[in-house]
Amino acid sequence: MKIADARVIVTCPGRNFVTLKIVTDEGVTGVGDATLNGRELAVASYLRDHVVPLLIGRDPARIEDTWQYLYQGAYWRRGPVTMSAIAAVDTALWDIKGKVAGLPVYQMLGGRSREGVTVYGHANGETVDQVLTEVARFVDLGYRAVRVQCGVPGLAKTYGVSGDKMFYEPADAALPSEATWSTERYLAHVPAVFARVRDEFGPHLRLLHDVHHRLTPIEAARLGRSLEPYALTWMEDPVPADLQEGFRLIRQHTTTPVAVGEVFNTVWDASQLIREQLIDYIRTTVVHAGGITHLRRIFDFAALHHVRSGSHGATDLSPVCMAAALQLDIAIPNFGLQEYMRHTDQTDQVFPHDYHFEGGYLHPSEAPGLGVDIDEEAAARYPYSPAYLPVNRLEDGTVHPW
Ligand code: CS2
Ligand code: MG
Repeated sequence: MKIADARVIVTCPGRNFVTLKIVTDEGVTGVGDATLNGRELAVASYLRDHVVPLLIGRDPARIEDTWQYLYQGAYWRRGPVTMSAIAAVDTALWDIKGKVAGLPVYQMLGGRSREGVTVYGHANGETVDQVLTEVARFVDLGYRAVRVQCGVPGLAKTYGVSGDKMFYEPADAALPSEATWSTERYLAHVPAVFARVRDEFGPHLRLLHDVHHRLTPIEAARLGRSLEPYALTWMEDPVPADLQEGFRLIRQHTTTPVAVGEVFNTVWDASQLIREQLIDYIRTTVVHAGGITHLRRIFDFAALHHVRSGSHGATDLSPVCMAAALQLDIAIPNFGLQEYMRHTDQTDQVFPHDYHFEGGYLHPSEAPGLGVDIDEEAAARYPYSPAYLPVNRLEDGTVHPW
């Protein structure tokens, strides 16, 4: 069997997605997600112009060799664009391997380690009362874990608080919109939000919060300590993760668990965080961290250091990524949680899949491969539409992590 063709499909059913479809000379196809929010066309070009020509004629069964060929062979290693492109190829090849073997991919990763994949939903609101209403909605839907994001008094808008309560899409403008941030106002407000949520829903509902890279380590230490009475499952992205040793300061002051990694794209981005147990959950994903092959490597390294998985699963990761993530989530020994932001009906029509939500779990497909595809005719109905993530500034105008 040889790779005969590889198509890069850019579509925008409400938001932009980039998908790679590999076709073999025996007609077996595989798909991979290559979506990088706000930089989609960079990955599409990397694939079309620099990867696809290298794939034609290769043996699709040689997944590891192809990964190393694309990673080492590029000379220029790592980075979100390169690793999202490699991820798409890797994911598509695992899809093909599963179809040829007649097995869902998880059966080739060691089989089931659990009955279902525990997911968390996103409750958000401008006010605490709106947050409580949304938490109740996700509990009624059967979610066993809920992320809580609340507006901050005095700030016009903040990360994670959306108009549409089911489909949160942060890329909100054709050129970056701007938001204003105040750490002081935020730190003064968040503990009271979780006090109300705990008071309303009791001690057992798993609660999470995404700080979204906005604090310094000592500010994050202060937040973590203030949230200890509410026993969060995790405080996410407390600081920008460029300086891995900076997390030591957070660890010295608080027992609130830390989750980091959705912006990482190789194990080397997190190796010190994992090795020194500075985090509790690693949030790397199939689409941004080199595909199933590399993500499995990251999770195995994490397992040696008491770190569990907590993969990113926002709406800007396509159903192709979610389908692949679930094949790993159901199989690895150190699974923690899977983020699950539902996609719109339009998106689900473009990406037919048969993973499904039931009883607070997502259940992966049992079909050979990944159990997802792209309907290219439907995809063609939704042309690319430029959209960027916002830029954040402090009240004095200083650029600040969004
Ligand atoms: C967030 C994302 O889901 C999360 O945890 O951090 O919404 C993130 O902002 C987007 O995926 C960025 O494209
Ligand atoms: Mg996040």
